[in-house]
Amino acid sequence: MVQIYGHPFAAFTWKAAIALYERDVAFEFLMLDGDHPEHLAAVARLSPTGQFPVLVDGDRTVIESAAVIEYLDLHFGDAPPMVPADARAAIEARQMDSVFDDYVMGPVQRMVFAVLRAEGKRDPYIAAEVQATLDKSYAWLDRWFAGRTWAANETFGLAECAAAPALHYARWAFPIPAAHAALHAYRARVMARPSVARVIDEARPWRENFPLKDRGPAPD
Ligand SMILES: N[C@@H](CCC(=O)N[C@@H](CS)C(=O)NCC(=O)O)C(=O)O
Repeated sequence: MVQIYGHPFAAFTWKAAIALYERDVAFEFLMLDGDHPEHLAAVARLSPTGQFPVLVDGDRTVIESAAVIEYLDLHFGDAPPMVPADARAAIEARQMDSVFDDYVMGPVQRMVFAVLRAEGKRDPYIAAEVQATLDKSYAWLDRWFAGRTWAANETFGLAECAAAPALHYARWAFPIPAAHAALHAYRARVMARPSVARVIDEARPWRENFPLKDRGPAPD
């Protein structure tokens, strides 16, 4: 059975988990926490900087959430692939995956790392810089979603695997302006998807651990 190293509260673990649930793939979840030092040691060895998720399938290891999802498309489950088989359509799916990873989740991660630093060693400019980046990302996404149901190819896929955690955590810490109605409607559609609702529920016990939890209202 395929194995996934991850943590239920971790954004990039969500990406892989959503694809696993969408494709109805049975898997062994290897928890990354202090109770499982052997899992932490494995991930430190398998990924360049200890980042996760990491997929292990026999003697094959796959790192990077998008690559994990494409591996699942190829080898597990019967559902339509998260990345379309058509190479032209796949471009839009990968494009929107990167938009959510790099311009929504990335800035939030930057802010998380900043607040985890010892007081007195924190960069005083980060919050404003992250807010400015997200202001631009939110505005761009609101325009992108005018007239669209899903982020790429009008099909739920890789981009939603990225959008779900990115919009969940970004909106919590940096609320999306009410005027961005198309983005709000898209976010609601994504969060209502059963695979996404499931990862949100599985992450609930760790909500108190979100270092930015007091910046905005907690999501439903
Ligand atoms: N580009 C990577 C990013 C993975 C990533 O940032 N994972 C987080 C967990 S959500 C992590 O490993 N954080 C621990 C760290 O950065 O040391 C991917 O898509 O898998």
